[in-house]
Amino acid sequence: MPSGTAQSADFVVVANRLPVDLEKLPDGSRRWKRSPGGLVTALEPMLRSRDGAWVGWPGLPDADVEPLVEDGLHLHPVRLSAKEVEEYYEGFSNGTLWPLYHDVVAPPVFHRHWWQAYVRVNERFAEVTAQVAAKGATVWVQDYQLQLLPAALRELRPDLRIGFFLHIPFPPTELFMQLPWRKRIVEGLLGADLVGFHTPGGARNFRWLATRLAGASPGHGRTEVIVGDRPVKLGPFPISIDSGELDRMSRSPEVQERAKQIRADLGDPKRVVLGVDRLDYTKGIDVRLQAFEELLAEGRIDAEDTVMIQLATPSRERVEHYQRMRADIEQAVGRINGEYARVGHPAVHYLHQSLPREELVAFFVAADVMLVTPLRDGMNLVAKEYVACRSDNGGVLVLSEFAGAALELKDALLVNPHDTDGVKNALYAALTMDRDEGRRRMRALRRQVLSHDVDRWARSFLDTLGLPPPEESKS
Ligand code: GDG
Repeated sequence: MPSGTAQSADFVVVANRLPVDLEKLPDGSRRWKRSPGGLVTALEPMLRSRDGAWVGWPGLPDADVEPLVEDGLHLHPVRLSAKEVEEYYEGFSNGTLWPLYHDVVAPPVFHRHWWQAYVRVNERFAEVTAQVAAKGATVWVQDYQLQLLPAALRELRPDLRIGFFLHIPFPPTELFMQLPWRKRIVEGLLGADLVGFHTPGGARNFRWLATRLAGASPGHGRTEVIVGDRPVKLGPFPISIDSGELDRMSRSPEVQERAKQIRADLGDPKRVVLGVDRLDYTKGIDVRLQAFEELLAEGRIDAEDTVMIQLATPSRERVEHYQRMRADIEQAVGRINGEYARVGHPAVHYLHQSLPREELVAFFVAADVMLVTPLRDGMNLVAKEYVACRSDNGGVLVLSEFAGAALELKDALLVNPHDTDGVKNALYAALTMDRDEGRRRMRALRRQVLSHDVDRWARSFLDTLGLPPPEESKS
């Protein structure tokens, strides 16, 4: 039996998705494709050094897949039926929790059958994890799709050390209280030994709810509550990126050359404005298009020398709200180009595509102004990535106050995305910023991002959870 199966892993990551996706090819066969996200990069070295395991859904419904070792990682697939994908993932996770936790910028939908599927799937994840984790192992649960898992797992395996990290905002208590199953969610999270958030505000909101809804009592300071006789630690752990690697990539001659080529392809404009997001209604893509359009309409900028690129990665395309939002954004792009473009020279370049990492880095290097305007965002890694890619200290970051990243990236031009005039003025200020002022700001931003990378984030969480270093754990 390969290691990493049958209660043998000392360190287990549990996330909705595995770090590889199972793909169905046109001839009906299947193959694994790596999906290198930030989380995988952060956790991979740790998983390898501890012979750890990863539990998650392989990304295809009704797929019966045996545990496997892929590229040295022990992977344990959790099976979801097509109906469960619809109800647990697209439904409760992305139709209820996602909008509710993002300040209800879209109305959350409450369906009892979605909730039931969420409970069922969380229990299944707990069962698979219980089979994989060694006695006394450390389990790190990721994100909003699995909030019931800590308590369900503790029921099955009280010997485990369980950490939970939420990658999206934890909402204000008044909004959370709308959730018909609020008590169950709070109790689910309190099954962990440590619950981590991006910001102190998220931790504070959760702490209040833990005492009001789940009978937890205040513990040591603000970073602990007591559940029964068990302490549960709480706290902010702002996630980051592999900043050193991005800095290195962005300095490579190939990327530098490609960035020049991108500018040349755009007609060598004076200014390039960039937006990069998953196509999601929380990201405020419409906000920045409107700001750009109004500046053009007022004649404060000219499409001849200032162009915008919006890269919108396809996301959750089966969810209706996303289909409507995509249509709205594409209509706005069409309207702006209809008014201000000329043949062969669009004002807004819009790509609904996912680009290779290196190409994305070249876009960051090519852009004079990066517009990150979410209405609410847990952290926003794009803002940090842009900064990491500016080894020339060039470029100006315009950043929403409502992204978790704003708490750390104080030298960005911070904006309230609900204030169109404010966003417009910040964009204009960025486009006309004095070079020295821009470099001063970028230097300060880079100091922050380069010294706080994703590895530091993971270590800080796991240290707080009390994970012993690899040599002390069982091999
Ligand atoms: C959630 C929270 C939190 C985007 N387009 C392409 C591409 N990307 C990459 C970016 C970045 C990632 O996707 C997006 O991360 P964000 O943090 O910006 O946003 P979410 O996807 O909503 O992430 C968020 C995060 O979890 C971590 O906790 O920060 O608040 O919502 O890395 O670069 N990558 C490539 N091609 C693309 O076209 N290769």
